[in-house]
Amino acid sequence: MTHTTDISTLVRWMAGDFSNQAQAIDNPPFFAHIRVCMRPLPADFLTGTCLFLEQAYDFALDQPYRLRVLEFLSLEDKILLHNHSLKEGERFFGAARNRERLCEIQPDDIVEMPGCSMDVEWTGHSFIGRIQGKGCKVNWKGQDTYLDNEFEISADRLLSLDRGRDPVTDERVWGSIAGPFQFSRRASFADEVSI
Ligand code: CYC
Repeated sequence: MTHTTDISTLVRWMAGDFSNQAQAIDNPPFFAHIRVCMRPLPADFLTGTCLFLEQAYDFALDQPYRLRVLEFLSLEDKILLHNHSLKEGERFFGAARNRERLCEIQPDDIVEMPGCSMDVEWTGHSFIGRIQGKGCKVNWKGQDTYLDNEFEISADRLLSLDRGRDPVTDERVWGSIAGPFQFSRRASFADEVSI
């Protein structure tokens, strides 16, 4: 194995409860205080190693607005990340912070999101993930957009820049106009990663 395909380090870094509180205090008009909590699912959940993700406003942790399952697969020369949505998300609100409920999630409760797979590459000190192509469709307030994203995870922080663009003009329709979200790790679940 090389750094390039080192899923164990990647998933251990991502398995945590992240907050952008400092950024939200410094720049309130542009950044809300958001929490991103990613917790390992049991090792045999899918073929790849999986993290359950809950994203919420800090003041409404019990009402997360994005629930996903991230599946990491090690290929010969890179890491592939498949994004999955939950069929009935509300059933699992709070599961990222409650391991018993987390273990109730079944493979049948999720669906892979077509066109939303990402390539993750080692930089020498961090991993950078990027969407493959323009095929990850997001309907934003009635408008068709595609996801343009980049995230970077290292030993001490998570940067994320998710934006939606117009399929014809490539203009930005949604997402930050003030650079990436900058998250620091409040808690780590690295010891729950079994690879
Ligand atoms: C959308 N973010 C998306 C989509 C994918 C990702 C696949 C489009 C489809 C959908 O899920 O609705 C995926 N973004 C990722 C992944 C990471 C990432 C795997 C690594 C953690 O950064 N999303 C985040 C950020 C956050 C964010 C931490 C900044 C606050 O994970 C925002 N992503 C965000 C928003 C959308 C989106 C606002 C638009 C769709 C929506 O409203 O849910």
